[in-house]
Amino acid sequence: AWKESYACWLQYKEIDDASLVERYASYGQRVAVGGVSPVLQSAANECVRGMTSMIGVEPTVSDRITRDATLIIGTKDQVSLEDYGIRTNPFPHLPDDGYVIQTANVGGGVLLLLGKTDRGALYAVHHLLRLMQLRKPVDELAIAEGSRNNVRMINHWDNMDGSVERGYAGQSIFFENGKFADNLERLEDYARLLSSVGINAISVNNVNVGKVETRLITEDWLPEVARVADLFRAYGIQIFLSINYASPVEIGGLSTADPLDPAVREWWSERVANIYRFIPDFGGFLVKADSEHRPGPFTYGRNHAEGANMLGEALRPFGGLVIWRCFVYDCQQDWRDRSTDRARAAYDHFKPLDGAFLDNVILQVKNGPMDFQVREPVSPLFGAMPQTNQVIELQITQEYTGQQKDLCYLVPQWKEILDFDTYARGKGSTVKSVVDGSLFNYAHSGMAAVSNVGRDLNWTGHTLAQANLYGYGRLAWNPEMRIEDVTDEWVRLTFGHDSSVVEQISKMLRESWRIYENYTAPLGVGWMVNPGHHYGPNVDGYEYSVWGTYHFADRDGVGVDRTVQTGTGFTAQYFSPNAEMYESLETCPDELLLFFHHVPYTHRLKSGETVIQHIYNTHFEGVEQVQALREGWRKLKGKIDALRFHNVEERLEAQLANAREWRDQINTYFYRKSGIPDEKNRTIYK
Ligand code: GCW
Repeated sequence: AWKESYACWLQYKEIDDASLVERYASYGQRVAVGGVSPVLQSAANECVRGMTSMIGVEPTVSDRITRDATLIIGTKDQVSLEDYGIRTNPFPHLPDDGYVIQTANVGGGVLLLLGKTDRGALYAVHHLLRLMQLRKPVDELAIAEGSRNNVRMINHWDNMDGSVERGYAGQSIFFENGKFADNLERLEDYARLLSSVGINAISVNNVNVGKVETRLITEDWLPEVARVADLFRAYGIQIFLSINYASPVEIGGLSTADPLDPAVREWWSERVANIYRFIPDFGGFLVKADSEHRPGPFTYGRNHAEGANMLGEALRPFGGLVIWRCFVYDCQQDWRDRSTDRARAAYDHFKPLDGAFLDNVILQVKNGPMDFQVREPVSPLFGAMPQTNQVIELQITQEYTGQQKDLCYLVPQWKEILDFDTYARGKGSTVKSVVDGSLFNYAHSGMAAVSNVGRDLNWTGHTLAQANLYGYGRLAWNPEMRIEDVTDEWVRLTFGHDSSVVEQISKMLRESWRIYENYTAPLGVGWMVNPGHHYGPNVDGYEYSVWGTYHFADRDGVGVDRTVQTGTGFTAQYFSPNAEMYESLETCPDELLLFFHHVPYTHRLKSGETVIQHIYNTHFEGVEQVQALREGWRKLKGKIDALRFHNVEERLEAQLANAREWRDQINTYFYRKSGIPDEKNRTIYK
């Protein structure tokens, strides 16, 4: 019974349509693999696993291409397309991780699953198994696919004591009790899940690097890191480590970590060379520096480019990358000071350094200028650094979006972000075209996201939160995918094809982000959460804190004035016409109004409602919508296995309690501040 929870979208349920099984089986009988490599081995294993489970026949596997093969797994160099009657070669037009799936009329018909590299072959196998899980015909396939993004990365915020920063699905799958976890099978299943959606890079330890984790780059732990790297390598996934910028001092016995000090540079070069002795294809370092009390180059009067390039130089001879985070801001702010604006910080720090970074340095920019709130504008850094590699950082783990107790499907949010037009080079300069490297021709770029996975049986705590992991991978592979398609695909793969189930769950997912937004902080203002753990409402929880996260509600109005005219000037960080759009009250979109403007409660939104009435309306509505989610789910009783059914049911109960608490605290707070009653006279606690 646990299997459905654990398998996520790789259910491989037995197919009951006999004619379909017959067609699949005609290809699934004799598998031939074109070469020998760990990745091809994984591809063949997955193929056998999927076929056996779905069509009830275990394929034979040959390690060379035989004449009677019905399915061939290999790379473009191992198979001659011409032998199979394929005249146009699609490979020159495909990126490195691309693949071809082609049905050829040779013998009784043969399916070719060919990658440009062996990683592509693995992706082709997953593509085929996905088609089969979706009950699609495979007799006339002619697919040539590649990914838009070169970097498709997952970041773990896992600590070696087994805890996970902002983790809501149990302890770490990588670490326990100060060491690496023993359960390699679990890691392998994780690698399977990630590779099935095209993830090709992973950082395993928290960006806040503690004392123990600082030593991961030493001989103490490198053999263990190498073991994990071997495991993930077999699934086409490269390993990265988060490093402590002060390592030369903390573990190297040096008196400084100054990036311009020759002894420091030499220390890092030696360290890096050593890492590559253990892990020849090591990906590189992920770095949180000069951010939230983490050490960095500022201590030595150096800037981020000097700081990052020093590591870049050490990694360059081995092809390694430095992924340097831009989450840099003043976390010791004084709430009395109205001129400092945290939203400005990343741009102010990094924009002036455009062009100063080495080629193997990538800046990792959070999607919004603040911090993974339910609603934020897109970070103005996207598009602002034409000469500097960038990846976007998303948060799959739901720190500020319900912590996997509340349902909040983030694919619609991510799509909106990726589709946003920065106007960096005129119309059409979308965020997705910045991060896929096409707008400015970056050497390295793509997407990264913070994992939502832990040791819970179902990986993500909330079963439906599996959809966020899946959706992230699919969008990282192809940001053009439509929300409906990603969603429909995930639901079918995970829960099967009963149309009432598919429709109900898809609808719940698609509406959930808006619902969460409705009952939490209004109109883009953000926060209003309990300090520290960040779950549940606390309107003034951060209002007088050092974190730069204020809403400035008073008796007349609410919101942060970030205009050039009268505020912090943040709007000027955008290109025209976005800058003007946000600057003006008339054109600023409703959902971001309080992010950019401080307005009276009586200000009328474009929707026609006043701000105060909007707050009341959305908060009453939000709770009703959660009730509807619960009712909708209950209709599925008996159509879904009990374990997953109860898991979601339980979470929806918790969500309802949370939504009520949000509704009442927010409504009461703003009623007390404004003294303006609800037009519809609903219950607001005075
Ligand atoms: O959102 C904040 C989190 C921190 C996190 C930080 C970051 C890893 O509250 O827990 O630290 O962002 O992204 O560095």
